[in-house]
Amino acid sequence: MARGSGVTGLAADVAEGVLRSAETLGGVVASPFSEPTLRLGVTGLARAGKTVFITSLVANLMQRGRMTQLSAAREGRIEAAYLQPQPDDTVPRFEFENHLGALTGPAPHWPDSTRAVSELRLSLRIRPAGMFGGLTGPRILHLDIIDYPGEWLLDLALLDKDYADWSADVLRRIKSRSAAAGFLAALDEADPDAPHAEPVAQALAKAFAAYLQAARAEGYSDCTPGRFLLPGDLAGSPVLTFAPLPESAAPRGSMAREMARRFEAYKAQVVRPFFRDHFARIDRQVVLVDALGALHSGPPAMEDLRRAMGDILAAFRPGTNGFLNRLLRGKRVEKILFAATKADHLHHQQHPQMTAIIEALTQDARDRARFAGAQTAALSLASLRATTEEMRTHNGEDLPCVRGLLADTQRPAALYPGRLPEDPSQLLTPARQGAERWLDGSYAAMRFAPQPLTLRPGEGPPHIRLDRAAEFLFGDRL
Ligand SMILES: Nc1nc2c(ncn2[C@@H]2O[C@H](COP(=O)(O)OP(=O)(O)OP(=O)(O)O)[C@@H](O)[C@H]2O)c(=O)[nH]1
Ligand SMILES: [Mg+2]
Repeated sequence: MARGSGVTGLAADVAEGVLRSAETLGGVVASPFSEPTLRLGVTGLARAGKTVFITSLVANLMQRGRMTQLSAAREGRIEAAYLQPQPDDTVPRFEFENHLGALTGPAPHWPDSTRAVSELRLSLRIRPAGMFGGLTGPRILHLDIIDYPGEWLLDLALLDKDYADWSADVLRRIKSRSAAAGFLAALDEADPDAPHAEPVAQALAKAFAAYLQAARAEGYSDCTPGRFLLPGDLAGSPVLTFAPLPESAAPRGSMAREMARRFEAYKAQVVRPFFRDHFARIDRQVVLVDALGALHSGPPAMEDLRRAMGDILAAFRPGTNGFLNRLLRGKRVEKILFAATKADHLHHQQHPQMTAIIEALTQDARDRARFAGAQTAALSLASLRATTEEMRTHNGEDLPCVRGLLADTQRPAALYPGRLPEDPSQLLTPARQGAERWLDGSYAAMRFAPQPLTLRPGEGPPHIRLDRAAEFLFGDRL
């Protein structure tokens, strides 16, 4: 269609754009119209393995020698993968080069903890599959990867509450927790109806944040508002300077009135924008889970993890939340992958049991997501394999072990974490029933350092099933 045919203005430009892109399809650059993007969300609770996952995934998409389970890579259809400026100018860029340098440099170490949302665009040039693949020429897919803390998803529940409800709720739940003793003592001293004084508000908010940190360390998951744990650049701002207060008349100018206002500001200026600007735009999602860590910590941590997963995943069934419903207007995350990370702490013989645990942990949530139209899957992976496998004999029994360098001392060590049951309910049921420790002893843990690598040309860092994760998450778009 040409301009002469009577089409004018924008429509003509669009038509011409399509025409031009059709003409240049054989070349390298195509117009924006033919360059679809896919937004991949990567989340999980603190230390679940998000940063290592993204770093290794991107490195392995750039050097695809270890990505044989990603069909487009196996078939040689990914012609190139390269980083490009991301579309969102105000979101911090995921520090890929620094993290990769930490993991694969001469003295390999794990990357630092990251506290906020970040983004990275990886562009893939792909030769289409099928008979006509050779005729149409390559196309581009922009993979926009968004790293965000799972804790932020827990804040969704706050949107349905006002300050008085929220306060009553929190105070009821924490009154018997030892971690809350300091905050509750500070609260006793305070008068909610007294005129607002910033130092008092700050002291209370600080005590409340300290309670949340302590509760978190003790394994509680209901630690919202999420930004109190990971304040990032909001640290010290009024929007994070509030705490729950006992019911009061909250007269004009009082502390209670001001805190109620700040609670609303937190919802409007922190929670809603996150869901609007990041969450609502995600097409595919991976939720990373350190199930082995919870197993090691014992049944209360396991039960807590199960509950936290349920709360996190509530965000993926928007039917339950009016705000999210309006925001998404029927748009859904199309695929959700639940991945147990750090599987290199286990010999591969035990990976099926690990996967069964993650399946059981996320069962409710997966059933609901499926109902809402999202495709789900679960697997165990290691983003960066830090161990090798070995069989050891102990008291005449063969123990499937892994061996690596200890992160703290750099000394070699072998680990047998314990035998995971075939049936995950042997773990989850006692955890649900409030058991304090596992019936069959305990599960060992060690922190291994990344191994020094000598990569052959075309090979990314060693991993376990990262390629399968990629195939599930976006293989259909390549
Ligand atoms: N052995 C092994 N350890 C891993 C792997 N991935 C992560 N880890 C360990 O888990 C820790 C946390 O990994 P990160 O990727 O930083 O986790 P995160 O979710 O980004 O953590 P925050 O940024 O603090 O929320 C690392 O420091 C490693 O000790 C893996 O594939 N193998
Ligand atoms: Mg991180």
